[in-house]
Amino acid sequence: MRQYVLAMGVLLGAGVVLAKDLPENLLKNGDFGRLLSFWRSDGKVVKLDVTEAKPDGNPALEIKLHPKRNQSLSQKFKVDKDVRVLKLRFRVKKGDGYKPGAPTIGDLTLTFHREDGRSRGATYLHSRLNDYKNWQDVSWTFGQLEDAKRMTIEVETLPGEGVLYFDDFVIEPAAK
Ligand SMILES: [Ca+2]
Repeated sequence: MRQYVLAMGVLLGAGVVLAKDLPENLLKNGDFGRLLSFWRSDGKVVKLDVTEAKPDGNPALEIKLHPKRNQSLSQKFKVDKDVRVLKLRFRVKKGDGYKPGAPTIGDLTLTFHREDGRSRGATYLHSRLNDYKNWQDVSWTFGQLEDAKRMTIEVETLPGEGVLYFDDFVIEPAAK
């Protein structure tokens, strides 16, 4: 009985620590403060909103659209086996001269690639942006993890002209 009580105490303690640490971002360097570390991309990190007080500005990813090909941003990450739902969110902004080549399809393709587990594969979503140049939030609650423990999130721009800016990527385990 005494051993049982001790074990309960340890479990409760662990629960408190986990609750305090949530929510957890499964991505690294989501704000591009360390340039392209952990990311693979056709884009580059630029400094936005540079002021005298903040000479480093806000580092963000700039992707220049290609006239014929998709351009990509991706990062690999790991998922605990008990996680069933993920929530992706990030911010995106249109640059001057931005013109998607296929506006009826959308501006971005978001893809969760499952790297292992019994079911390999990918699930994608076309995302359409609003028609203005402010930062806008994009989110996707993703529940088709199956048994995947290694994943890659990929964001692609569709063929077109101009640039898009990206920042503040977060992927968190979410409630069902
Ligand atoms: Ca940033």
